[in-house]
Amino acid sequence: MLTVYVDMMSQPARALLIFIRLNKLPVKEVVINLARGRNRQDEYLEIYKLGKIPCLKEGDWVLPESATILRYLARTFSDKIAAHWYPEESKARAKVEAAMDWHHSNTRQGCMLLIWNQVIAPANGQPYSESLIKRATFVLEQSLQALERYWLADTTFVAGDDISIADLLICTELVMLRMLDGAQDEVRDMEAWLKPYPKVRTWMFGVHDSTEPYWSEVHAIMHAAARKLKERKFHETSLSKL
Ligand SMILES: N[C@@H](CCC(=O)N[C@@H](CS)C(=O)NCC(=O)O)C(=O)O
Repeated sequence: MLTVYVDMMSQPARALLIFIRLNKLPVKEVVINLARGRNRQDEYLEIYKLGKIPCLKEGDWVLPESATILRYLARTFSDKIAAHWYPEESKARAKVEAAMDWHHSNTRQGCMLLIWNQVIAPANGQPYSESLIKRATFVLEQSLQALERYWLADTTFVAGDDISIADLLICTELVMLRMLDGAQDEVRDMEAWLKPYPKVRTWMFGVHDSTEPYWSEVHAIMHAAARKLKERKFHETSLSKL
């Protein structure tokens, strides 16, 4: 039996969950609550010493890293999934892998650093860094430009005209920009970030529409967290005016 350890607040975990649920893969889901620090407790550290989410377990064998897990599941269950998720043909497959590799030092770096330093850390009274916000802003701008001008220049999805596991990984990361609504200062929100990139916007809707109702299902907790932060911000702002 395969088990994935996930939390819905984790972007890479959400990509995995959408893939598993949409394709009805026989994989058990176990939630490790990041907000409660469960990933740093012995029970989980015994499974994966680095304490990161997600990971996959099959018997005694443990596999970390969302991109590798997605590829492993796509290979293992190739008879259960449509070929477009991870094409067999060598060049088409290489394109999916290239997009996944690109993502780690681009969309992942930009979004993760920005959301952590501009939203999550300040909201939780944890240290954050203005220089990392600057760096993340630069990386995210470059990433969105690369998506618009290269990855989505001539195709509907990042590795071709059909959706693949690369789209899940990149799009679940970008949608984390929704959390910017809850930033304490007036910052560029998701609308403003994506406005200059019509192809990226259209693609995000395409990924959403191709993966419903699972997209909404796995993003519900993140939307609730964003709403909560936004309400708290509004409340704090109105009180400070009294
Ligand atoms: N490159 C890894 C990233 C894993 C990762 O950074 N996970 C975050 C959640 S999105 C995590 O577990 N953070 C908790 C921690 O570091 O304590 C992947 O794609 O699986």
